[in-house]
Amino acid sequence: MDIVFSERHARHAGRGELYDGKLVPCFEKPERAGLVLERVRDSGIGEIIPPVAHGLEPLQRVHSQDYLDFLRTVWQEWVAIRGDIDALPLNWPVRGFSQRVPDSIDGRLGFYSMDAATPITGGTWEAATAAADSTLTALARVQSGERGAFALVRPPRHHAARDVFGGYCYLNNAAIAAQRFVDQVGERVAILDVDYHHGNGTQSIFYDREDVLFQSLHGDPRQEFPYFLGFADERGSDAGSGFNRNFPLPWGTQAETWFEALDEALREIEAYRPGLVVVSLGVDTFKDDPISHFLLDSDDFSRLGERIARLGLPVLFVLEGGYAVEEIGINVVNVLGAYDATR
Ligand code: SP5
Ligand code: ZN
Repeated sequence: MDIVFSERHARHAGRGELYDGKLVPCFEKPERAGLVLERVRDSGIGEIIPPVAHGLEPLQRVHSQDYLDFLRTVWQEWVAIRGDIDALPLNWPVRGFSQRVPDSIDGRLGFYSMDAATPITGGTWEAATAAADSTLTALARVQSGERGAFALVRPPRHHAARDVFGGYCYLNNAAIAAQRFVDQVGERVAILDVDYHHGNGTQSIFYDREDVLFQSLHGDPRQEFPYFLGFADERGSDAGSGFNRNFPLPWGTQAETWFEALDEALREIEAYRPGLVVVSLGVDTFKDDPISHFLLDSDDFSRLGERIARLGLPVLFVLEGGYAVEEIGINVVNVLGAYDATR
């Protein structure tokens, strides 16, 4: 399987996130991609290729132009006023507030965000667009007949909505790739989101659409970030009714329960008959992940790869979360290796 990777991911290196009342070092850090790359290289599962630039058009199909302009320019404005420290929001337009875009940089940081854990730095735009290009390049490999491809990218994406960043995500590359496939090939896409956290951004982008099916297994939003989306009764709206499915699971969920939900999601994907499956591959379901509460073991990631392979459909894997830095590479390679080995 082809693996698409760019060193430009390292341009995004946030210094801190607000966590449990403290500004702590970012969990989403460049070493993550380095560890996955090292394991991918050692395993010999495929060739590592660089991304091809795809420009802004595929991004504009998913994100609003004002949001893209904001992400592209906010750092220059911020650094001129505050100096070289991370830009973080600290006010939000909650219930009862006007939804006008303010002039103030702090007002706009709040308007376009959902948390104070997702810093914008001098290299955020460059890294996020490199991740988009890598994802689109991996998609092109699948479109040209490869059975599977892997976008080894960061920052992650599934929390980013049409005009919202947060949850360590800025551009929603899984959504950008799914939209690109629909535009170019005209076939339906299923997105399987196995990251520990609900993919609120991806869900919201496709919520009223029947041409992109979204299936997500994640920590119950009653207990877990992103708290305000990801409930089981969110089934899609308008034409998209019935094409969104959430499997919220409690803290402490063991592999057996997790795989029961996975099997149901896979059955729905099979019945949907998509031309492509996009897997939002977060491995923060691992038992020792520092910010998560599921109990999957490294072997379980091989089982995941096998079961995805049994769909017999082309698959684009994109890296999402996973923060137990020691094991992140092993767990990702277990998924990909088992996918490759299962026919
Ligand atoms: C892509 C991805 O995996 N994003 C995850 C973002 C999670 N951000 C904050 C999680 C906060 C969890 N709070 C746990 C409190 C117990 N110490
Ligand atoms: Zn996650």
